[in-house]
Amino acid sequence: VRVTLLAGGVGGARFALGLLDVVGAAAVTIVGNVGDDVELLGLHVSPDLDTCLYTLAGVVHPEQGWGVEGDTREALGVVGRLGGADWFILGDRDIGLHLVRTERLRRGEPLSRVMADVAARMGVGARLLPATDDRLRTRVLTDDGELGFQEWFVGRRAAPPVRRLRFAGTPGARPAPGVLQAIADADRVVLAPSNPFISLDPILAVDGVRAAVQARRADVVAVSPLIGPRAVKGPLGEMLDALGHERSPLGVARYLAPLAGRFVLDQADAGHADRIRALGVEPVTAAALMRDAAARRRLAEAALT
Ligand code: FO1
Repeated sequence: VRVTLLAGGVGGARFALGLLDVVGAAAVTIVGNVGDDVELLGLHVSPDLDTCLYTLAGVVHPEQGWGVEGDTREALGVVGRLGGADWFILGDRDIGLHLVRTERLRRGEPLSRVMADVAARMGVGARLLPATDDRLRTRVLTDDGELGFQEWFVGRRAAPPVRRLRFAGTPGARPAPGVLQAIADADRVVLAPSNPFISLDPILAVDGVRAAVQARRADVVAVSPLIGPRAVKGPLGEMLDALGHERSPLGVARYLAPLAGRFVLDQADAGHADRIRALGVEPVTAAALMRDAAARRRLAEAALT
């Protein structure tokens, strides 16, 4: 089976690991979020794509879920001592990737080609596509004004409540080569257990992507990023509250119902199954916490049944 996975950061990357285990790397295309990309110290950083890359290459920092395991911060230490911006942690090895990517982008290469090349060199067998090669940036409207995504997420620790999100560059951002076809041709399209507002929506905001996913609704399965009222990682719970949605897997299923015909939720949330079915979405219960390889594999299998 060919599977196309729409994925954000840590949750998406961990789910991808299980998926590769079940169907093999060659069968998987990941369409990754670039809304949280950021230019820092002259470098182009693509956190969500890199999280997928490092995870699948087996070098991700295991506790953080992002960045490189065992990385050092010598360069960033110098940046700080010299009065440069050091609020966003860039490890030394991570910076190596940013240097190569930034130079190639500056020479006019598309991000999709740079990432394909880097992924191949790192031994990643799955196809990792940015949703778009065009500039798309998530902007967070708060009571303190509009912030860039990382400015809000890292700089402000995701504390100011989100009033609205905006994806600068859309409409008009074109899907990267292969994105629409990967959605159209897959046997199954999976919406990863990623934050729907800041990981999935910026992918879906790319021209033609939402319509392409909707056209496959019967074969689209979403995996809940919430267990009970809590996100496994990240600020989704607070965002559901702030944006006026129910803070539960049902709230997420309702939000994704126009796109996904099936919804995988944790066994502990089985009480929501009937109300999910009433949305026209087939509920599938599974153990949703991806604590180890076996758990990731079982969750991927549940999503593909
Ligand atoms: N997350 C943080 O909470 N603090 C950081 O300083 C930080 C740096 C960073 C550098 C490279 C990278 O690929 C990811 C990084 N992240 C950091 C994670 C990232 O901000 C978020 O996890 C995603 O953007 C949200 O999916």
